[in-house]
Amino acid sequence: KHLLLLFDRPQEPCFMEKGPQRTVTPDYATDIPQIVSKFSSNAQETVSVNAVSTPSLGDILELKREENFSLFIPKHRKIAGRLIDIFLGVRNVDELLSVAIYARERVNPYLFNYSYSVALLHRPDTQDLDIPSIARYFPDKYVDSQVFSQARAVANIVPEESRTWKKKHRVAYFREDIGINLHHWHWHLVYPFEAARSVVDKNRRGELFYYMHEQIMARYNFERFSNNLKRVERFIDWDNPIKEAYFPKLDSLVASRSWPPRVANQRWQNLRREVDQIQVDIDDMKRWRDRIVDAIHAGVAKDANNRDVPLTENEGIDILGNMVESSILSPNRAFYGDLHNMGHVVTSYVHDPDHRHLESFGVIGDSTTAMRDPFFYRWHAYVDDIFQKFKETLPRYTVARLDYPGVTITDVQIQTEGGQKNVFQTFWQQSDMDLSRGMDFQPRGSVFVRFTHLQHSPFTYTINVNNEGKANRMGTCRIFLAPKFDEKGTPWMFRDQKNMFIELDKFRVTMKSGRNVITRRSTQSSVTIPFERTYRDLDTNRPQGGDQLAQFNFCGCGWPHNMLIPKGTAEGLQCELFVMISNYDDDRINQTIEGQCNDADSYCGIKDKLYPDRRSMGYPFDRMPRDGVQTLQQFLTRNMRVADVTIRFTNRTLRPKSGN
Ligand code: CUO
Repeated sequence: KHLLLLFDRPQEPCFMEKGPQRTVTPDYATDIPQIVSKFSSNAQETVSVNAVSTPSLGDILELKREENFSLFIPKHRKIAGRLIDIFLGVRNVDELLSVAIYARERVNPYLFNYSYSVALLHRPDTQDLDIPSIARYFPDKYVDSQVFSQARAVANIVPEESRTWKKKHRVAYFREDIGINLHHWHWHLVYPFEAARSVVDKNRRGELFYYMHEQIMARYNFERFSNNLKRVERFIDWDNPIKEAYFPKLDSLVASRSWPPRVANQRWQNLRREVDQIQVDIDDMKRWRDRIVDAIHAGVAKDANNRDVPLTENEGIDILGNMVESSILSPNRAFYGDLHNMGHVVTSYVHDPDHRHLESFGVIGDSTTAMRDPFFYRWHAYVDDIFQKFKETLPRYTVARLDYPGVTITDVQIQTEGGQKNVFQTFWQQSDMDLSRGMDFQPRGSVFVRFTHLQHSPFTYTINVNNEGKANRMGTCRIFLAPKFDEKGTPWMFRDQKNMFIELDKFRVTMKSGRNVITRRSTQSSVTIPFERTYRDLDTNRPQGGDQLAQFNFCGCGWPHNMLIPKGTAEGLQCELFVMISNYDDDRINQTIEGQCNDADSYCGIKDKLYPDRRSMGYPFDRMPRDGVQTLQQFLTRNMRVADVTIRFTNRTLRPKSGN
């Protein structure tokens, strides 16, 4: 429990007192014989820590405390990897506490938060701890800077009992959604691309990099359709100006400065930033791109010893994911480079490519904030297109690889609570978030900010399915949703629509002989985590600690449930709901998945387990269609069914129950 105290108030030092009769190593004697728990001299509780020999922090200290930190910057990831290794290397929890305190007092707060979180996620002896949400400690990454000065005033002037929500903060509903940004941050925390191999090398992590970001793109495009916008154009013309401007309106509380904005029509420039140890030419990026595309066309990559690494039907996408991202699992990082990461970096420095203005990176250079920037989606549309190019080279699914002989879906519908059949309902909701843990050197007590986010009414799927066999059959039920028409209002070609499908749920079903009625609630989705978990510890109206805490263990990765259904339109956006039941014999992974973090596996996998579905991620929409199939209807086999549904948005706002 004490380990978690170190997340609090990242800028404030642990208050230290020298223990009277403890033996300490000389190094530590001046530093931390004892800390007094959070965080001031009048703290209620004192925590004693053991003396240990202090780690050598070396170049970890080269990132100054007031600088910004980004995993996309090679120097930063190297030192983060080193700090993670230090935390993973200590023998037990007591030692970890001592070493972490020692580091916390010296290391950049963002760097500390990241490395410490990764270590707690991966140490066997800290598996029962809940990693707190980054928005709790660094709310400045998510909340308009004006809010903080007002919050400070409130904290200083208004007695705690009468503090209320002083500022209404409305986030741009998708890009700046706090829950979506937290999911993305958490995903990259679970799947780091650089650290010890044992930490990085998770089952199908390269493929999941492709699939999770492909789904972000499909979901973003869906939201664009809900607002009468076209699909995002991929950023392919790297020499041309970037049309999109972005003004973050965030101030870093740690770095005491603003996030740099990007004005319209900036161009990618070669980077020469000694301070970050980055030298990248746009020509380097082009070479990496060409080599990757060559490997796709050849169906084979080359490793560092020039040996063949075949991009097979089953494993190719995983290799390619690691190659494009890139991670340390890339077959040859020197040759295929670091394309996707450097796209983030080059964009994030577009305002100061050679550091002459001493400016830091923009929001797209940091995975905690990247999704706020509209250009994020243009870059990831490009990255996704590379993966789609590869998928185009793979064998099409034949009817035999789609069908489940003897299983026929006869009807599919959804019923919204208090609403109509086959109509999803969306609306706004307001929630409150406590800023106080991220505001250092302030009087104690909560200070809330109220923000607005999308929400939908709960609903239930009902699926009628006929099992023509005599015995029970097992299947995997896969549910997806896509707009029915393209941006011109014309019906889709399957080859385009397949990339628009967002996954809503995936679960196992047992079908008895004859007719079966399968029902499933929206809240059970394998894509999302409950609203309360996304915003856990951001809303102090909820009880903290105890069983409640255990329930939330580590499971911060998962699409925020309130964003399961896109916004739709007031008149009702016409969509197609797709349901498929595939043969479980071809899906099954033999493992037990009891325990925690097994409820949002579609985008996040399951902690320390194999990805729980043997099919290619995105199945059955991850391939070009078989010959003769032009439309979704032609694609269907008996074990699939499509229902026409609409998403109706109502411009009303649900306010917190206890609020004022
Ligand atoms: Cu998640 Cu580019 O990989 O942001």
